[in-house]
Formats: sequence, structure tokens, C-alpha cells
Amino acid sequence: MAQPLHLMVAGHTNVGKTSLMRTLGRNAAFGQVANAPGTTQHVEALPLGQREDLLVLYDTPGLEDAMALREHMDELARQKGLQHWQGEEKVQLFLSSTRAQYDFQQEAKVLRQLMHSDAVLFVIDVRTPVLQKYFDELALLQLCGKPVLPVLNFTLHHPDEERLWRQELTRVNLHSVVAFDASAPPVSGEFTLYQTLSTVLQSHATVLQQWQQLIKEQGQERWQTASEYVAELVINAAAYRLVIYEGEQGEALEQLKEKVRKAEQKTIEHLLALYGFTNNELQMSFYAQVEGRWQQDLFHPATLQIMGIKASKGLATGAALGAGFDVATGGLSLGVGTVLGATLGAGAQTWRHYGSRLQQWWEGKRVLTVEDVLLRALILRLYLLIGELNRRGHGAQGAIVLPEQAEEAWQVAKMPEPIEQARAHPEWCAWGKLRTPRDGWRQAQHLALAQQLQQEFAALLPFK
Ligand SMILES: Nc1nc2c(ncn2[C@@H]2O[C@H](COP(=O)(O)OP(=O)(O)OP(=O)(O)O)[C@@H](O)[C@H]2O)c(=O)[nH]1
Ligand SMILES: [Mg+2]
Repeated sequence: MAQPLHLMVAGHTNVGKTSLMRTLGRNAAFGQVANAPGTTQHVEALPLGQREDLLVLYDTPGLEDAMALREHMDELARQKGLQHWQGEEKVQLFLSSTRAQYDFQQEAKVLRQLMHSDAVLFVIDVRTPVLQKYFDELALLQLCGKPVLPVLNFTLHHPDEERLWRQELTRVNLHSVVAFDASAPPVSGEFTLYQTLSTVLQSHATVLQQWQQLIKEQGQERWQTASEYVAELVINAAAYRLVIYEGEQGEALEQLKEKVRKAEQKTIEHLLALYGFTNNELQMSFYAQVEGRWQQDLFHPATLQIMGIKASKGLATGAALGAGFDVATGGLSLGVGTVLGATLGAGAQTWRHYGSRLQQWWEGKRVLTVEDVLLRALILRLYLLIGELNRRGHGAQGAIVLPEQAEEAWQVAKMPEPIEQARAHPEWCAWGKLRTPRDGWRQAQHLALAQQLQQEFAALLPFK
């Protein structure tokens, strides 16, 4: 079996090394990130994909005074009579010197890690001017003869600066350079990074290939799991029905809204965790993490309209019935119930089949259910979020902002069959139960819905 690749991330202080670690490791909770120098104090390992046998990244403290360190090392080398090509010996000499314990303590940690690494990702903040200190840092890191791949960070809005840095790096013989942005990495930027790395690190080309394959597989798995989370929420919401008596409508509506909101929030939490965006340190409320659409109440008719959902049909029919979808219910249906609890209270169309029972409207029980229009809103909001999570770098600090545009296809699509099935099976709803009901047919419909949603929203995947 191939040896794991030990890859260290190094560079000047505060250039985004830890942010790059977070993004490549898909872990927003890794290490400390702050807009201040000296945030990372120790070397910290991060096995990628929880696979110690493939690729281990190492975060390191920022380099601060490489120029002074180079002078010190040159002096030590002169005293020992080392030749200029004896870089590794020079580093060893420094590491056993007194100053490695004191004024060059941070740099010593970096160079110690360098001795145990196969290659270095040298992070550069392209917004900073090209200065001598960066070349001193590069020269230090090149002492051990390990391949150095410059990673240009903060490239999103700085194409000119990126070009300039690329030019300058060729002067020191660094022709393989990768552009990245830890907060909004370019689509397939990760693949470009590993591909470029394998050109300067032939010895580990196999491991790098395996890792790229694994990234793809894990991406597919996440996509599948995410769709299962959404499908679970939708099955529960479609199956849910609340039997109420006259006069209880107001209270029941609030109760159901609360249930849907809670279930949606739980799904969001699961999605954030699935994509590695749970930041224990901040423990922000999800409203703080996810801006835009989420601040709008799901049940407000304006939300549904902005989402582009064609609710007009449901609106008209519901209004005609004197219940159903209106401002007060916001996507919940108040239908005629039967004592036996047969299929009722589903979409507005269902009403046509039960027209004869309308005279019972103010008699007996009512059944409160979640309308199709609301299910569509739930699905759309969650897929917009998934799309964002797929694109977002784990080094990003700001709130997640959902795009304005919803998937056009879903605004008109017919409700998938598994949703219709769930409507006919109130016992499928897991809300308020200890565990998901064990029912083979429910399971099959749940997976079928997840599958259908994946196809429907395939365009949101950053790579196929
Ligand atoms: N917009 C943007 N901000 C970034 C990017 N990378 C890092 N940052 C921000 O830059 C600041 C420094 O990031 P860190 O990851 O802590 O930098 P570091 O190099 O690890 O810093 P030290 O550990 O102190 O050496 C933080 O405020 C990050 O949010 C990027 O690609 N784009
Ligand atoms: Mg750091």
C-alpha cells in the first residue's frame, strides 16, 4: 500500500493557513481563525476524510521574521563550515541551537514539521505587496529540498494581484502555482490543487489520485444523505395530520406551524453538520448562520411567492372553501375529517373528490394538514441551502446567504408520487415519536423521494 502523504501548510502569519486547512478538511471547527497575527500557536494535524492512511495536513504557526532567522542560520552554518547545498543540516543545526527555544520558537516548530513532511503548501495573501520577506520565507522552506506549492489565497476579487504574484514566483523558479480562496474556493479548485501537487510530487501521485477519487465519492454520499434528510422531513410533513374540533383551529394551526418550523430547523442542523459547518466555538443560532430566506417566516404567503412557487391555484381553491390556504393558515389545509381517518385534507384537488362532504364542514372533526405549496417551499429552501453548502469553503466566516433564485423546474413540477403516498399514510409521520416508524413501504417511498429530489436538483452539484 502507498505511504500516506504528509502535507504541511505554511506561510506568513495571518494569510489564511488555518482557513485553508478548514476548507481542504471540510471542517469549519478546525483550529482557531482570527484576523490577527499569531492566532495559531502550535502544529496541528488533520487527517483528511478521517483517513490517516491517505493524506494528513498540518497547520503551522505563521512565520514572522524569516529574514532574521536566515541571518542566524547563515551564521551557524558558517561557524560549522556547512556548504550551501547542505540545507537539511542547516535546519538541524538551527533546531538544536538555543535560539530555537526562545526568539525563534514559532519558526522552529514550522521547520521541525518540515523535516517530517513530504511537501509544503505555501499560502500567500495576494492582497499584500510582493515583498522580500515572502522570498525569505520561501527560501527557508526550500532548505530541506521538499516540494513547495504556492497557494494564492484571497483571489476571489483580486485577479490583477494574482497575476502579479504568479509572475514574481516564476523568478524564484516556482512555476506551479494554485489559486484558491479559502472562503469561496473556485469550483473544482480542490482538484486543481491536488492535480498540480502531483506534478511536483510524483512520488505520491497514486495517493493524490486516490484522494481525489475519495473526494468525489464522499461528495456523492453527502448529496445522497442530504437528500434523505430532506425527504424525511417532507414525508413526515406530508403524512402529518392533526384532528381537531370546531373552535380549536387557531391553536391547532399554531401547533402545526411550530412542528414544521422545528422539523425544518432540525433538518438544517443535520445538513450543516453533514457538510462540516458546525462551529462549536461560535454555536450560532441557525438564523445567524443562514441569512436571507430563512429570516422570513416559512408560513408567510410572501415567502412562498418569493420562492417563485405557483400557489395561485391552491390559493383560489382554498379561499373558495373558506379555509385551506390563506393568510391565516399560510400553507396549511383545514379539511373535513372522517372518523375513520381516511385520506383527507391533502391538496386542494382532493377537495373535488370530497365535495359531497362539504356540508359536514362545520360538523364533527376537521383535519389539519400541510399543503403541497408548503412542502414545495420546504424542499426549495433546503435545496438552496444544500447548493450553498456544496459551494462554500469551510474557511468562510460570514453567514450563509441563500441565492435569490429558486430552481425553475421545481416551481411547476408535479408533486412526486411518494408524497402522495405519505398523504395516505398518517402513521408514517415520525413527529412526536421516539423513532422513525419501521415500515418497509415507507422506507421504500422515502428513498424513492430522495432519489427523485436528487435528479430534480442535480444542477446544484458543483461536480458530477
Ligand atoms: N475573504 C477571505 N478571507 C479569508 C480567506 N482566508 C482567510 N481569511 C480571513 O483571514 C483571516 C486570517 O485567517 P487565518 O486562517 O486565521 O490565518 P492564518 O494564516 O492561519 O493566521 P495565523 O495562524 O495567525 O498565522 C481571518 O479573518 C479569515 O477569516 C479567504 O480566502 N478569503
Ligand atoms: Mg492559523
